[in-house]
Amino acid sequence: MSSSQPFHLSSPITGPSRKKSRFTYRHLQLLSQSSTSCPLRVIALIDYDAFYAQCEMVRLGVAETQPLAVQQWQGLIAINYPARAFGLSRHVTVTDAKTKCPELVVQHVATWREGDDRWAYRDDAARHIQTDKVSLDPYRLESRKTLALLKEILPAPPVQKVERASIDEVFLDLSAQIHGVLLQRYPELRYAPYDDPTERLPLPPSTALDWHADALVDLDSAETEDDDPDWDDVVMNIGAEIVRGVRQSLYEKLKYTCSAGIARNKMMAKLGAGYRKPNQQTIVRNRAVQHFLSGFKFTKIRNLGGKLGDHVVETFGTEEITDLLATPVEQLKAKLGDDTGTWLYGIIRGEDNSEVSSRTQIKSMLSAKSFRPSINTTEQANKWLRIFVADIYSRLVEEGVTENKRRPKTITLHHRQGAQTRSKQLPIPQGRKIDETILFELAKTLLGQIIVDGRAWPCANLSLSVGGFEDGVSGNKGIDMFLLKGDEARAAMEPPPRSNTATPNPEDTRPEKRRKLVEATSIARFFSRGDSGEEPEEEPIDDFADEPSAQDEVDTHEDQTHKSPDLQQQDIAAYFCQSCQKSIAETDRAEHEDWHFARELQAQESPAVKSPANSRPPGQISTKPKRGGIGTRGRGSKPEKGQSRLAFG
Ligand code: DCP
Ligand code: CA
Repeated sequence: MSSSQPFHLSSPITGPSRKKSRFTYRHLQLLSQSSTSCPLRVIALIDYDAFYAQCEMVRLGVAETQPLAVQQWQGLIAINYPARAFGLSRHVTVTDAKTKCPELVVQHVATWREGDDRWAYRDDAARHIQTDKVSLDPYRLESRKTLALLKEILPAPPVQKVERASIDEVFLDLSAQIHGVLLQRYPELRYAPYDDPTERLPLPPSTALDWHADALVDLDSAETEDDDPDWDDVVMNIGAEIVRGVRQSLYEKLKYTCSAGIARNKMMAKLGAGYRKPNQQTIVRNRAVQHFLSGFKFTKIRNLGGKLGDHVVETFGTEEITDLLATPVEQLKAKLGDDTGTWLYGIIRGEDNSEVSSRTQIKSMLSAKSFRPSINTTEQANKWLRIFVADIYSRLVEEGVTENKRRPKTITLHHRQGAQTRSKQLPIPQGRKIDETILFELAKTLLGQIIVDGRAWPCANLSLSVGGFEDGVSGNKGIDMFLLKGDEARAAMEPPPRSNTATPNPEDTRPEKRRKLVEATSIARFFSRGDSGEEPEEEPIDDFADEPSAQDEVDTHEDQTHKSPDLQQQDIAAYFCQSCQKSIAETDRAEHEDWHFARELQAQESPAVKSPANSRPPGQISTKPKRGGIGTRGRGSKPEKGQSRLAFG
């Protein structure tokens, strides 16, 4: 489709007339590269509606209007929208829910039971909290199915950039795809006059944009819907069109509905997705960012929900973004440090340069159980270890461990007694195939180490995790190659070093990993390595479904216990990273510190480096801000004249 309308050279409606766009040919080029510094970038967050409940509706084939809730022991963990119409929420007990909504279908989550070799849906599960362990596998598998479909629908990489952010959330960087659509519809944009990329673009046609039924966040006070659109409005409009199509396919092919936020970065897309639910999409245009943000407390923003957010509240005595906007950057820096101050200054103005990382591979798996009452013997603990191992092994099989595609390097046992948590870790021996027997032996050894240390009983929680996944070797290299240790295998796979490769300096006492980093010609190369998790590249992707579920963990601290990996990580040995102002799992420490080290190197090489908080370091997983209500209700979402209803081209 090509634009039938000529580019106009001045705005006939409002003055002062603008002859050119605010954007340049260079910005278009950055758009094609999905550059995080592109002012035209478009990011979407897809968030499935009442996800576990929808999974059960699809599995059971119930009607869309049927109220349904997912039960876990005596609580409800997901409630579909027809049931929400009866006032049901996660806080309601199963009995109350059935009273309020007699036709409610209540489905208990699947469980593992001792002696069974796989999880199952059981009618009596709710009565077996002491002997069963929740399995979230059904939801994890559905999550994968939806992700696979998304990847199929969208153009192939590198245009496609998809990041699984949690079991039911996916970020899409639509920039490169939109660039393609733009050039197709507006061939006039293809060539910069005089080959000058700094030349500003002509303005888009002055016709209004058709937002269909999408929710539009109100514009900032200085803007009006009568103002002519610029290209940032146009790209958002194309983004909305793409997301509408994606959501349609997800529904047609898999019967899942989702809500979506479309905006200039991840943070705004995430906030946008919660604006209207279910089954709706919200666009936060650049001209609406400040107005939209002013309705939120900053503690609802990604990375500000935890300790850092608390610290800022304490320091400045407010939770309101509007209050903080009045604080000069120098003051933020003085109180919070240069990096954090600068980052916060940007984030409350809607700036977030974090990348949509295409990496969707799992980096760790965890299986856990809280005991009520506590357990007191090795025999009892071993029974649970067996279940954890069966659970983890079945997922390892899915992950391709038996075909040598991937392999975890470490196994960790976390133990909790009262408020005290201890962890023990062992490497998984490289020389043999991973099976349930070896994992169980390792788990028992770890438990033995905890018992030897003393005070193992009573035990309130045990969790077993495997991590440090490495890519295996496929093709004709065979198992022998795979069984080489990670570095050796990699060395064997890599082409011989080029002659200019630096020889390690014998004086250099830094750990080998760090030396390797410094020797890399560019830190960019380091970040783009496609091999194992040996060096940090991007944040780790945990198998989110492995997070302990609300009731499986400690008391039902609602949205916190289940969804907040931060809390989960406090349960395992943690250290506090001063740079990030975050608690990081001790097990992720080495990787996390390497990440900072790499960032420092990058900063030395490129003065334009962003603050560390702008892209999340390994070991630090975003919390999910609570959605809805956060000061956004009641704001006019109705589009007004001008931009409201119209189509380009
Ligand atoms: N979940 C859970 N315990 C919680 C919160 C969530 O087990 N305390 C699970 C069930 C949810 C899934 O995670 O279905 C996704 O969480 P969301 O917060 O996205 O909630 P829903 O998808 O259920 O609802 P919404 O439509 O509000 O996104
Ligand atoms: Ca959801």
